[in-house]
Amino acid sequence: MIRKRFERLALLAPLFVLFFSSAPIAATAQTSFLVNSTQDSGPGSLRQAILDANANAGVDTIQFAIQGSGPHTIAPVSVLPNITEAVVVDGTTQPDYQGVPVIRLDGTNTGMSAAGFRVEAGASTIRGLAILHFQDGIVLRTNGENHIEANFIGIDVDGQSFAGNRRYGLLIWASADNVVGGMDDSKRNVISSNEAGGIRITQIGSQGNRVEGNFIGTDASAVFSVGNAAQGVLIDSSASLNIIGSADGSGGNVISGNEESGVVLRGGGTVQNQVLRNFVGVNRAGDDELPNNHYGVLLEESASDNVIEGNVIARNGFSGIGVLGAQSRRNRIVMNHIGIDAAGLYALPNDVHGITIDQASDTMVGGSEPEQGNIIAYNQAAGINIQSGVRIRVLGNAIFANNDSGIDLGSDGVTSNDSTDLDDGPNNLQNFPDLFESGLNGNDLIVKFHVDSEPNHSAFPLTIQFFQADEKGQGRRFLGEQSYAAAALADEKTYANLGSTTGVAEGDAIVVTATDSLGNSSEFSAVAVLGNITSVAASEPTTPTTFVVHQNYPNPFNPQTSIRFEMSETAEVSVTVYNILGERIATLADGRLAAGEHSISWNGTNANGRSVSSGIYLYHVKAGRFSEVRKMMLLR
Ligand SMILES: [Ca+2]
Ligand SMILES: [Ca+2]
Ligand SMILES: [Ca+2]
Repeated sequence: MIRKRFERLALLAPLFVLFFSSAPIAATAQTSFLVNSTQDSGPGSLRQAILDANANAGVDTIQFAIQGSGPHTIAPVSVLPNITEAVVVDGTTQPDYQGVPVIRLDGTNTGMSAAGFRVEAGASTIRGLAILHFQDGIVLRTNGENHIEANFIGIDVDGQSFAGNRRYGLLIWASADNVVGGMDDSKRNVISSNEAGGIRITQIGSQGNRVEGNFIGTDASAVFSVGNAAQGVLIDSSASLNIIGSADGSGGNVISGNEESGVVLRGGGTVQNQVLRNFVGVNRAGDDELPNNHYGVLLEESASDNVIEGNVIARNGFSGIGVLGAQSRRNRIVMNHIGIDAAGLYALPNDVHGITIDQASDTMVGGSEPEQGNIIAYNQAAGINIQSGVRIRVLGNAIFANNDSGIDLGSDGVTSNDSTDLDDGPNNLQNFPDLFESGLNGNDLIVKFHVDSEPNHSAFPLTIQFFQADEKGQGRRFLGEQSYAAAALADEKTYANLGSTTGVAEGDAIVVTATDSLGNSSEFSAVAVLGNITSVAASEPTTPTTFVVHQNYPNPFNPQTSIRFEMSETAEVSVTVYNILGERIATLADGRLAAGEHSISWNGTNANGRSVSSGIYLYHVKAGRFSEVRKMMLLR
């Protein structure tokens, strides 16, 4: 669009020269208009420069050369003209500009509803100004691709004094692809002490906006609070696909010292936004406190499919992260430091939980890849409190030294396992694994466990995750995971061999979680202290290193079928048939078998030699510490 306008003007330019040979050069595109007065109107005023730029096609520049020593205050007595033609308003051109704004645009006299700048043209830049005491500091409406950089919005030119706008510092309304701040420090805005919040991005059409490298709620050094009187950043009312922070490693914002939450994502259609690598509740270095008074990051009222990744979220006055509301779905919380400093060394507790989840089903905390885990530590209550909701996955995180539970389903500390896991509640109150004698066999970590869940109460297979425990029995270090099929018998125990690379030693404690295949994660298990179980393992004659159980053949069958299995070493083997209720029907083998392939047949009779009825039966093949259960169908 803009390029086309240039082309058209280029064609017209000779005509101007022909008919108006004395026309000023300023009548062509890309003119620079100079503000050299703090007067409200007339030649050299900001108001006149905006009027001139609006009247002149193309991206003009408004430059400043105000006489006298700074700061230079421009205090309009009525609302300034809306920006209706793309323009660069560049406060850094003022001769005494030295890295921070020296021009104060003060809205004290403009009346209640005036914005400092209301940009409707799009493709404009507002740079290097202090914008104070308006209703909203800057409004970007509809047309996007604006750049807002190097401004103090709501904070005075000294970089510390409260001079808030009465509503938002920056309001982005149905406007896309705006850039607020930038990766370079010279583009940073400080957006503080505004009364309804620092930045609000709102309405359908507010997409693809990037807010990066800014200080929001702090002074110009990001050491002290100059809090916005509500949240630092609000994304709501169907604003989607926006990025708060940086996708490429550095360039996150400091969002700290605000009187409510640091970042709020709210409402239906507020989807697929990303909050990336910000410092929320801490200073710029991520090593000292600068609290927001409520949540660090809050997702509520149907905010869905958003990503909270790689942030330091610590020392906030409520929980670090809240995900609230039955329609707030599928949000992902990964790779954050929650309650701990950026280096992962020092406690900076959030005042309540690390993460609070209430009703928000399908939330993901961590991930199946180890690097997706969060560090959730030192928080004043639980690490993760799941008050209600289901399919809330908690996987692969490092959770330690939280004052209450590491993971709390409900707000009641340890929720005991119930027999067969019939109960409902947050994450269906998924039972955690029971641990039995576990320890090191040589260098291999061997864990013996059982999960008292039945297939009609939990969705199998479960994912069992193993952690080195801290002193409080929380999962400090993720060690590995194993898939777990339903136990054929209520007391059947399973071995996991996590190999020799876990770095744990005898005397260390481990804890375990279970997550069913729908994503319902349990609390942490009770701890097991690792012993030397070489003797335990040795009491089982041998340990096959491979073990394969084949499906019986034929299947269905009447009345005869064969069960075939392979093992690479000699072992104590049992082959047992159960009915669907777990009652033992027949023992087909019980004793030492040589390495190799074996086939054992069953003729459909029980231990008394009586024929059993049609139905599903289970065969359980156990060889050393390996075991497997399969189903077969007798059809008479
Ligand atoms: Ca609980
Ligand atoms: Ca339960
Ligand atoms: Ca249950």
